[in-house]
Amino acid sequence: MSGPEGDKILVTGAMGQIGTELVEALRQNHGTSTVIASDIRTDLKEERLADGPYVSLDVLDTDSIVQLCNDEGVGTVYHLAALLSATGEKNPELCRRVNVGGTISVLEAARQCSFDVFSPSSIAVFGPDAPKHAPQITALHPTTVYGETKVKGELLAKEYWNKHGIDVRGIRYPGLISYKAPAGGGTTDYAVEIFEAALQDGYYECFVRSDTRLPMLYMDDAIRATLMLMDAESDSLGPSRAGYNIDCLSFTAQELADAISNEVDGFRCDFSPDVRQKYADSWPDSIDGSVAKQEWTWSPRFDLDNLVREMLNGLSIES
Ligand code: NAD
Ligand code: AKB
Repeated sequence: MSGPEGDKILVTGAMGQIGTELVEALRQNHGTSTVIASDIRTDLKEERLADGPYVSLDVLDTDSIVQLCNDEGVGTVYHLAALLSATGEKNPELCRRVNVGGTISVLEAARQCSFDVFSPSSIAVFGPDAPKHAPQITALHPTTVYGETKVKGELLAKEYWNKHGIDVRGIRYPGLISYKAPAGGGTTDYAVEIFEAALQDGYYECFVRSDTRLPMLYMDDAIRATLMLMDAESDSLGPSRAGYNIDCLSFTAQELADAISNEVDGFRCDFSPDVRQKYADSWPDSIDGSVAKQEWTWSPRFDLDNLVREMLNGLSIES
């Protein structure tokens, strides 16, 4: 999709785990000066974003979004600013304010400026009563505040599409695994932290049980899925456009530790579940991505072994 009013792209929450890599990919595809990175943070330490335009922007400030988008000619906003599950459960009021309030703010700005929006959802929309292999369409009864905000985000996206014709698309991302920026306070962070611990200490104390199985995806695949969805013809997208399940990996914490042990001699992992176990237990083991596959031909490229090798190589080169 190309933005209706302008060619520029704005990314909110750009200093986070996904934004760091999405901005890089968008700048490669569209040109560095076309992609404006933004975040509430003012410390632009992240060199990956520093090669192009950056503004400090609070997503709750609708007027500033409108002004920026009008001044710059923004046609598409990738709205990534949010609080993740573990941080959100510690501060539910802030989580609701940023996740729901921020999404309303971006969608209201879209109504005024006519830009297209990517607004990610999460596997956290599912609750414990959903099938453990979660289908695209099932009752959504999350038991985390974060999950509630993601259900609301999907509903808002549908409302703005149906009532105002704002093209809002989203993916129910699984846990994302990457090394270029730290994970941002979620339940699936163990699947990121474990790699650095393996290389630095040869040991990781994992905060979920060994048999905890969750849907997961390597970041390269997540970025590719995002760009594919945003490039898809609007006519090919059905009523799930605001929150697609996508085909991804599904492995236990023990299976991840074993795959790392195959590559890192002597690596040991113990399991000491904390409060995040409860959030993980409320989510599905795997998700059915057949609707996304049918509508915009998505399938992932990285299996667990490839992912482990990419992570270990990437971290070794970075350090
Ligand atoms: P992150 O926590 O790494 O980054 C979020 C960024 O938002 C941070 O840099 C933070 O400073 C910024 N932010 C917070 N409040 C803000 C505000 N008021 N205004 C502007 N910026 C603000 O998160 P992420 O992992 O990059 O996730 C991005 C999106 O993807 C979120 O909507 C998240 O729910 C969703 N998602 C992520 C994952 C994952 O595994 N990373 C999985 C499912 C869904
Ligand atoms: C989290 O664990 O909060 C995120 C997510 C799955 O939405 N990674």
